[in-house]
Amino acid sequence: MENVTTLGEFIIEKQQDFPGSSGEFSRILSGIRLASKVVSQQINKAGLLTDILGTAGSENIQGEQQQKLDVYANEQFIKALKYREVVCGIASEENDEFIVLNDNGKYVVAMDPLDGSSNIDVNVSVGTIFSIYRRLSPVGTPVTKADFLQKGTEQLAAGYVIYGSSTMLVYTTGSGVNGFTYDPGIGVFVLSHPNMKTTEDGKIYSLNEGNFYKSSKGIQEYVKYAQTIDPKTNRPLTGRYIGSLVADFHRNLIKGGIYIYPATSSSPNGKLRLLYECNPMGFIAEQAGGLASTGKQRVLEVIPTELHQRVPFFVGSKNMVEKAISFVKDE
Ligand code: P6P
Repeated sequence: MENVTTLGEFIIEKQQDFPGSSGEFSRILSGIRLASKVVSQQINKAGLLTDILGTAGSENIQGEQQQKLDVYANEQFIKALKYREVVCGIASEENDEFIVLNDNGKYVVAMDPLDGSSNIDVNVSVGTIFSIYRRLSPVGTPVTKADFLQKGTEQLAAGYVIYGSSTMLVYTTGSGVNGFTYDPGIGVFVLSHPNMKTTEDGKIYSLNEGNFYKSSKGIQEYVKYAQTIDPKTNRPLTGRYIGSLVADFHRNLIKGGIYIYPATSSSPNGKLRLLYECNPMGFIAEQAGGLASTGKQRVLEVIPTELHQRVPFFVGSKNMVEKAISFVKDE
């Protein structure tokens, strides 16, 4: 243990990068760290005797069937952040309206507490995605909707937890991306992937090709391009689509690649949500040297109008994103 950095030590070390930081911001990251451990433990024993698999019998605002672990994860992150009293409000995929917490908190959090949860019953990796902003409304007053409708460029921090073969927490505060792997034996996240960078090019494309005939001509042309043998490499791109954004994104971040969820005839603005999926993942991608676009503009420049609004999403290796959006830029 002597030559490793734990997430707790890293947060304290980096806190010194924020002159005058009162440590309140660090408390948010610590809250997320704690909730991630609790959720990870529950996910890793789901399927055993615990009655935590399956649906909760309710629906979220997206009309999606809420899995019990969705609800559990949502509760754990809300509780951990509420307890730390530095967060004035939370926008969550699982809640129609934003949640009012501590009026004296200076920060707001947007989160998808368990993305890809329909994969839990089949033991496929799922994840938590979070985004942290400083509030705009006066401290001491209740949080307002405007506090959440800030451009992605205003994020103070963004990250995800991937509950996979191991549990990892990957986040940025605007000075690069760092990955921490959870060691359940000693209950700490350890710095395992310092200063993560994604390659400018890659060979992997991730999109649901079942939507081919529901997609625009540009996307159909892109898919044909991806499947065409590249004379430079004498091979086409490789299709990899897990159906869990955090898992596809994490693999592409490490190996190089592009994830696309475009507009389709059934989802004219795409499926992914701007505030708690596209903005945080876009911030991480940019900090790792990649790009994140709606196909028309930089994701982080979109001015949000609704908590749960969707945008088409192209994210990953710089040259791959530029190539993909060249197929749709005139649509
Ligand atoms: P589809 C999971 O519901 C999610 O939000 C992402 O994690 C995933 O990439 C996508 O939707 C899968 O959607 O329509 O391809 O099943």
